Amino acid sequence: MKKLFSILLTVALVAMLGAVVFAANPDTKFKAVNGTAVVDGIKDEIYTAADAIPVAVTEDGEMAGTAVVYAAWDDTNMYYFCEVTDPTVTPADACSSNYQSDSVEIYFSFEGYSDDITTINAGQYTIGPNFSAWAGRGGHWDNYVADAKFAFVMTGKGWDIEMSIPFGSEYKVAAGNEVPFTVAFNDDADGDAARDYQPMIATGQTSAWSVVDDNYNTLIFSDVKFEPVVEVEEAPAAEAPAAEAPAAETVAEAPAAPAPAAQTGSSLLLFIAVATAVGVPVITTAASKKRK
Ligand SMILES: [Ca+2]
Ligand SMILES: [Ca+2]
Ligand SMILES: [Ca+2]
Repeated sequence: MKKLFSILLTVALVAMLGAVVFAANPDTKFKAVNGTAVVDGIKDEIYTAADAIPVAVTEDGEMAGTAVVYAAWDDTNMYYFCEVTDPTVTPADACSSNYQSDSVEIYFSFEGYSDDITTINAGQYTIGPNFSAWAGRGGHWDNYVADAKFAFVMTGKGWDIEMSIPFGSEYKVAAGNEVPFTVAFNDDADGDAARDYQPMIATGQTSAWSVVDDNYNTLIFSDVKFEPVVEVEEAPAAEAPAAEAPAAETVAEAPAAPAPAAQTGSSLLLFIAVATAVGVPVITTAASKKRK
């Protein structure tokens, strides 16, 4: 009996494990919304139709801050809006233009996978609050960083940074295109201009600055567009509704009879007893109690 039970348990466990699907990072895809953003550090409405991309996974499980990124695209540019939750920000006068200060890094490849992002049309674009210039690398970065723009705004919970990166002439964007992609947040958690944590979208991505491999996620240039809610002014009703006709008959509610005092019970019984004795018909008030 014990043997049968252990066999059944094993079968059940194998069935459970088989049901667990481990998705490869490229299978986790995020939609960029189709539209044009204003690069000012303020979140455009169009981003609300894009996927929220969480940047909240680290190799060692430790982090102080996290980011959420939204992507958009039009015929000429990619746009990224990064909302960064960051309790301690590298002071402006200590900030340096590299990965050691608070910053985000956007990684993408327009030319598939390679061991070296500098040899293909791929880019690592790094920028943070108070930076005076981009940092990064890759074939795309070499050619187009001069045309990339950014703007940041300090917020109550950290900072927001927005950027536009041109597609460039080699890559033809179209709705539905998918590209390898990921994001990192370099968090200097104590303000000494040295990085403490690096949350990314998924595990295995810490070499994204060097290698475009299948640890990258996927970005879709989707045909989803932001649709503004059009407020329609309510037109006045063509005809005022007829005044409600009074009820054909109004039954005035009779005032409630005063409740008999508790002590009248014995008097009533006494009256009934006396009345019965002298032959007077007695009508009780049971019926009137049911009146509404
Ligand atoms: Ca904006
Ligand atoms: Ca920080
Ligand atoms: Ca630090």
